[in-house]
Amino acid sequence: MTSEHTSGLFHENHLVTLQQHIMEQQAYHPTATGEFSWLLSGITQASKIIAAKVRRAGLQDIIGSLGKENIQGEDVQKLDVFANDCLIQSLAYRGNVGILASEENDEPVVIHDSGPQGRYAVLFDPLDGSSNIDVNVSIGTIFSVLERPSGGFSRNDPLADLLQPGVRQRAAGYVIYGPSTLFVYTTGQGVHFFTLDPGTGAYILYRERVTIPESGDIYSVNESNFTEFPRAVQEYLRHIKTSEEPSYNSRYVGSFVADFHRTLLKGGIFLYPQTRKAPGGKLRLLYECNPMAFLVEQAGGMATDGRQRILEIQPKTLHERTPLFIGSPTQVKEAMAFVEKDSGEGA
Ligand code: AHM
Ligand code: MG
Repeated sequence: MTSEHTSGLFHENHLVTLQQHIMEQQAYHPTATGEFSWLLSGITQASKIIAAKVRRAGLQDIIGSLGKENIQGEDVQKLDVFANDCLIQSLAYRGNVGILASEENDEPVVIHDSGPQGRYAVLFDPLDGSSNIDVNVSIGTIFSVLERPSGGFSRNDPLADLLQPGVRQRAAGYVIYGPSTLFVYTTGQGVHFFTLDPGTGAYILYRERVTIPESGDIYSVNESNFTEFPRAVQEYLRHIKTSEEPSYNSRYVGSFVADFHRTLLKGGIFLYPQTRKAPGGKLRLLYECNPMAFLVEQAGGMATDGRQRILEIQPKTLHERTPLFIGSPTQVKEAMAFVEKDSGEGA
């Protein structure tokens, strides 16, 4: 760890666990009571169980293919369902989470509808990158934490408490289950990376206050949709391919967590625009785009739907989708310049 990647206050030459780090972050919030770190530790707890399960996924396939039961005699569960249950179980007993919302559940899960026990809402995509689960490619968990505007007092309308613009997020982050398990989070005081030490089961600080490069030469998009993109996006992509300075490279994993993580580290742009099939875009606003938009802005980058800052979009429904352009300021501004002069015509 170099001083470039640490605050220099506490962490030079020290091993810092995620738990310690979250406690230190609370120093920036003088009114914090510690309950917020208790909530986040619910997410880390779930992520460790999911990481262990993901590691055994290939083995489980072999066992699963022999019948419907695994070696312990339990039903073999799909990994995304497992991850969802795991997060719900880990967060439901924290005592300060009122509502949970997941990509896997049509409706919000209400834990405590009133009182201080219901103060926070957590929204998540339990296992993002579903098309990569079976092929041993990195997948992840994405989360967003909101404080309920009702202060935990029941309005008998849990959905209304979830439909807040991303600027109101109290914390956001993701976990990548890749060659190593990485936990990335922000509470509005920069973006911090932790690596899971499989030996001790602790998340150890790896990089602190990460910033995205101002400009990068990687673009990331599912180009098989090219003919379905709006004309302005097609023009932008033609411009990218013929650009000499920088001369761009293409990378696309198909797991948003992995594509975003690379973009954060190396710079450039990730885009998932609207298509004829998905006129509202594909990625979900509340638990995919908002958390990544919060992180990218904390790292000095940008996230827009082509016209508007993602974090300022007022959500109307729990599972709504949005077009997304996210990454280094130089590339996102350039993409917006193309999209803004769009006549509105499709391809
Ligand atoms: P999922 O939540 O069902 O996994 O869908 C979201 C995923 C993202 O991880 C990824 O960026 C995108 O879908 C890939 O979509 P496509 O296969 O259309 O390129
Ligand atoms: Mg997803």
